[in-house]
Amino acid sequence: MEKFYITTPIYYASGQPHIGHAFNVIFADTIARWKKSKGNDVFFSAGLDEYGSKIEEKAKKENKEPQVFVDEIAKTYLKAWDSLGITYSDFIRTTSAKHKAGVLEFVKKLKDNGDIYEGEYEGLYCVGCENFVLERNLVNGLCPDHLVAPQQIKEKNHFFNLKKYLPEIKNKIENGELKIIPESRKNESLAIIESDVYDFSITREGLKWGIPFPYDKNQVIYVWADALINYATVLDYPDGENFKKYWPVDLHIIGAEINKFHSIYWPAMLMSAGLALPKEIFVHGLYTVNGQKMSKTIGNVIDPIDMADKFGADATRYLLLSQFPASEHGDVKADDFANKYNSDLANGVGNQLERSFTMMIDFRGGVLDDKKGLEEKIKLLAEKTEKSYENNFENYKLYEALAEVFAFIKNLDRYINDEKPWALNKNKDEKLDIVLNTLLFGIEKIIGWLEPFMPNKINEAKNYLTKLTKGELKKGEKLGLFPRI
Ligand code: ME8
Repeated sequence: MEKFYITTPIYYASGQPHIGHAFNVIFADTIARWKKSKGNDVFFSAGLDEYGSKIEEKAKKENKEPQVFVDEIAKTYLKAWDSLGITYSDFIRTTSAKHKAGVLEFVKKLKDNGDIYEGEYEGLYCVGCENFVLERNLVNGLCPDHLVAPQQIKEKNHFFNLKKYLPEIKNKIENGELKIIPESRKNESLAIIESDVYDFSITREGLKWGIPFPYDKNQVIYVWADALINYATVLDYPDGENFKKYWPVDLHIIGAEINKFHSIYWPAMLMSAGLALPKEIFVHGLYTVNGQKMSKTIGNVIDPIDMADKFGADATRYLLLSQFPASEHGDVKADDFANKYNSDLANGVGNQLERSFTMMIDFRGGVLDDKKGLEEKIKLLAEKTEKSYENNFENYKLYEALAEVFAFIKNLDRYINDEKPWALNKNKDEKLDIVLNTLLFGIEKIIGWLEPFMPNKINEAKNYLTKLTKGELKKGEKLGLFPRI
């Protein structure tokens, strides 16, 4: 069985999850489910990034010990992912003993390899980014991502010799050994290597909330160095069974704002530690809500748990994946979700299934005559749809894969309208059997394609269909997959 190791970033445990995080984890979950359905042995990691100044400050504001604070946040995340049907194999928290042990081992490798040196950093630090920023990248003196003025700091740090690895990383990105998808993000990484990347701190001075750096007691391991290593520690690096079985990473799913860390810093750290690099990095765009970055101050944060309460887990999964192609940034409005739910799910796929099932029960008691065959043109259409569906999945184009399925649903609807099975039934026309067989065939296809996206609803539909085709359902017994809202 071929293994497949897929990861999500570990989100900062500095606040509640929003739909951006939910989008990312649902995207990864859908790919993980699809890979499993292809027979892969999948390991799917998720988790939380729990150290650093941002979290220390937040906890302080709430008068809580940082550990108590992150424990509460972790509970919310676990609840949220549970309510969205996320099937992660393990959930790594950076404050766990297992993570700490792995990080120390990893950092020792870098140290032994002579890639860590002491230096002084003087410049600007954005706590929101948990990163050093350059004057020239500020907008009116503010970090463009967090709209706050960075702090001027001067401190002793231990640096990682990134420069040493840049030529090899550039080479691997160019030749596709380290594949960055989409192409625009690959070009972005290459441009960063050319102009905007320096040796980076792997420790911070004076910060308490972090893993102590064993070689200098005034320093803790810098949040990014610590965080990236989660992808190894979740597998019990260095000698865990999972590590032996699943390393290297097959696919990192990350947001655009952390491309540099994953496509440049991380591979360099791995080379230094003597570990194999990830094969692919898929970089998705970011959600804005009503034209703005989600923020508590603006009040435009959409909570995925609220969405799951209102629409259910599967509809939320669908609604978040079907807004815009993942490779782009996109804007949503909270009020639009209900319309999309009604048009695509209640009136779209829900209605299509209900309408077809009702006719199967009403006209044939559910038991169809498969010897009568299928409509060739729908068979061909399904083959074509399946081909592009698979092709889209292989390239992680989930929005596009969904669009194919929904176009097929529309076509099947049109087929019903053209063939008018109710008239065929009235006239006792033999073609009715072919039409009903064709609908059953089409629906089985739709169900299969939608399964990784909406696992629970599809399970309900499958159970219903089994009963239906055995003739166990009475007239009027409906599936009611997506009730109108
Ligand atoms: O960066 N739209 O954590 P983070 C879409 N701890 N996706 C979004 C999003 C949005 N508006 N906002 C966040 C960190 N995400 C680090 C990562 S990994 C070793 C350390 C998603 O809480 C997106 O995938 O800021 C983004 O990359 C991730 O959440 C980062 O979340």
